[in-house]
Amino acid sequence: MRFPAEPFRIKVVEPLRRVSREERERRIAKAGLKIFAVPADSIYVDLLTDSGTSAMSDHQWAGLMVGDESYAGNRNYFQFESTVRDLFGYRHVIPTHQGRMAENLLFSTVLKKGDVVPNNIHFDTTRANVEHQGAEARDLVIDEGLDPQALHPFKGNLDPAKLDRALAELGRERVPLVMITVTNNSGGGQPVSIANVRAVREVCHRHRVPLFFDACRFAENCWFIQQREPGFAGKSVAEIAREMFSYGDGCTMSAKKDGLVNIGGFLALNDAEWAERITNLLILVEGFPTYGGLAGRDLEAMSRGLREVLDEDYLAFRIGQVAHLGELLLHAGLPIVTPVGGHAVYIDALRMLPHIPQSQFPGQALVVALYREYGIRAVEVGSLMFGHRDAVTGEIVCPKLELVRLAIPRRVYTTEHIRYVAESVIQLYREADRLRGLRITYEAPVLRHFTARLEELNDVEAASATSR
Ligand code: P61
Repeated sequence: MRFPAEPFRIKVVEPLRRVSREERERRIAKAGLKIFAVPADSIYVDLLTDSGTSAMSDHQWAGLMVGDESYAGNRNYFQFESTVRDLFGYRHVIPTHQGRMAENLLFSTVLKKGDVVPNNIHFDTTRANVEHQGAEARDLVIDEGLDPQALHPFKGNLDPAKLDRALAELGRERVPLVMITVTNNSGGGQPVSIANVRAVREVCHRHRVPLFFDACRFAENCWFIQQREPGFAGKSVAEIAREMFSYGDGCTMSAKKDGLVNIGGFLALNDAEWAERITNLLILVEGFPTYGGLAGRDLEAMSRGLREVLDEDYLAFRIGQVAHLGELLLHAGLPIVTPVGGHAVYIDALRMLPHIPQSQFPGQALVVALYREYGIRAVEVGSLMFGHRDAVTGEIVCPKLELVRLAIPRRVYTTEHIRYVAESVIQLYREADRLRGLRITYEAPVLRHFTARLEELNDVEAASATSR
């Protein structure tokens, strides 16, 4: 269980408030057992997301002071453009305020109703932006990518045979682009290999369809390639990234992950005609092409973050810290998704809490208990997020997986915090039968997980619901 110690030292600290269990109990009850509605200043370790939560370096903070806030042609944009061209290799660089805006601009420009976008697994904002255009978001990950226990070094791979069949059936008229998400967030932060990217590229080439990356965790993905893929051990992560992107035609990027910034994103691509149409839309909805919804200083922090994230000492620590949490949990017998991905550990709530049926939201019950007992915030990725009522029968349809994600912010928590999280989760695992299922007391007709309110079942209700 050894991994490199933190390759940085701490210059500024943000105090963490430890509120009492009674206060946490009050706050989560007031929030209707919705963890998103709990104020962040009552949380001790916040693992809701690794997005926009990174600690910037002194070099990035210094970059804020050289922000050029001119409306047009600010110097930070040119620096940013050359960084993205250098690292990703695409000609046209369009800044956006975050990843979903890059997705929205791309899809509203190139998709029409009835089109299909294949991807390994679409992240939820990507799926929503594809569907917003009346198109279908089709997930074609390899079969191992859907099995929490399958041991495969590149569980994020897109299945080239499934893609070939889909393209043959649909024809290029209905598939304006193919995407690959690196790493595959919805599949557990699992990486994609270069061999797979080459194979997908060959299929796309044959069907004359462009290939785009959802690049938001590109450095973590390329670190896994260096560590695991034959032939890449001697190459730098930056070289691997350049090679990976060279097989594509463009990318969308939420720099809130591997850009090491709190806000920012971009779209980069080679096609001049698409770039022109996207830029025209950008001006309408986001901002002038040299700032795109960001301040000049944000662009500077993003350029610097994109280079820093390729530092291999940082990556060894980063991936090591996430793996360390996974190993501590595995060691105690906890059921988690394996191998551990790049940015998060996912707990299999169905196996951790077998006495709570999926219709009683075991994942959310675990999230609530983690906050109430230990002040830790995680997020449910299961029946509350993806379950829905069947339009005809009114029955709840649950997803296959019931996961709880512990996403680790970059450069924010020390290894002692990680141990605290592991000990807390292990303690809850030992007392798992104390946890009760939940029921919804209010739900909106669509996207219920954002506004639903829940309550805990009492022992009698839990027992009668289980025996039904
Ligand atoms: C996350 F609860 N991810 O994982 P934006 N692509 C991919 C992402 O992981 C991603 C985006 C595009 C988040 C933040 C998040 O309902 C939620 O910069 C692979 O957030 O627009 C974001 O990038 C979008 C959490 C997003 C959520 C939506 O935690």
